[in-house]
Amino acid sequence: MDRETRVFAENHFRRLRGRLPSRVCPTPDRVDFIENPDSFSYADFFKGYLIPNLPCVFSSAFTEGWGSRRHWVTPSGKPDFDYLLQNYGDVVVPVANCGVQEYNSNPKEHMPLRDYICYWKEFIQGHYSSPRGCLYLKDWHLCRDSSAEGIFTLPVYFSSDWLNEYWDTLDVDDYRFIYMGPTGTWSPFHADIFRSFSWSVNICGRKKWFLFPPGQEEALRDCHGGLPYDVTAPAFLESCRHQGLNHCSPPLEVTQEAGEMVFVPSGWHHQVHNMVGWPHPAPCA
Ligand SMILES: O=C(O)CCC(=O)C(=O)O
Ligand SMILES: [Fe+2]
Repeated sequence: MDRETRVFAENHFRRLRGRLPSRVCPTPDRVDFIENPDSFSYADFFKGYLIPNLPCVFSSAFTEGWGSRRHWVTPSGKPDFDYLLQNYGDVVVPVANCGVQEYNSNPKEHMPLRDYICYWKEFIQGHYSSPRGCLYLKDWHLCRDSSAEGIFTLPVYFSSDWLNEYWDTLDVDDYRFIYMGPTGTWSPFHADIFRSFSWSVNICGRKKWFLFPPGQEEALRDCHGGLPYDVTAPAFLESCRHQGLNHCSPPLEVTQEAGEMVFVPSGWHHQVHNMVGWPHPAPCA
């Protein structure tokens, strides 16, 4: 951290005097799109987004040099199954069934990446439906389990990362995950581990994010205090209307394109859907 940013941070926390913002954070009107890496410094990110705890989207120029963007993707912008099979086919990966709700998550199984890609191809051939359900490869710790050499470059904005620094010192685990799946796969409503902030890059395809500022999730709880599983489900939206939950402002919606990087600030609940990223039919069975 440069001196100017450090002074800014010290003054900011001195003014807070150890208090945390207690009120529900208002939803901003929009999410900023950061176009140019050459004119966006660490200090710009720190002052404009990290400290105010606001999301932003970085353009694909920020991940231009990533090896995964070159090697994992075909010229037509689809996942390069052959490359992935050759390099990681035998690696055992966690796979969630997005079509089955288990509490506020999905049941998971493990399988070699080879089998998952086989399923994925069948799913496409089956017009985006399969008797095996809607399977999403989630939380694959590629960096922990294999070499991540040449796959990505840590953006300077996220170089201070005490969650991973802790694990990296012990050399046992990490919080770096890979997600892959066809159109229709999705991640249920949640906030990230320990209410940490996170960032996420699309190697290819398109994602839709629904983002709620910290505290807004309180208005979404059911009569048992439970948080919703799917904030887009018609039944949930209907129950909101019924119970007069309209005082909860709608989420910020962000569409993340290939190469773009989303910053999810601390404590923001979110739900994420993999969309049609190239021409093909949509729904997941
Ligand atoms: O891409 C997804 O399905 C989920 C990503 C997510 O929740 C995150 O990066 O925090
Ligand atoms: Fe998340």
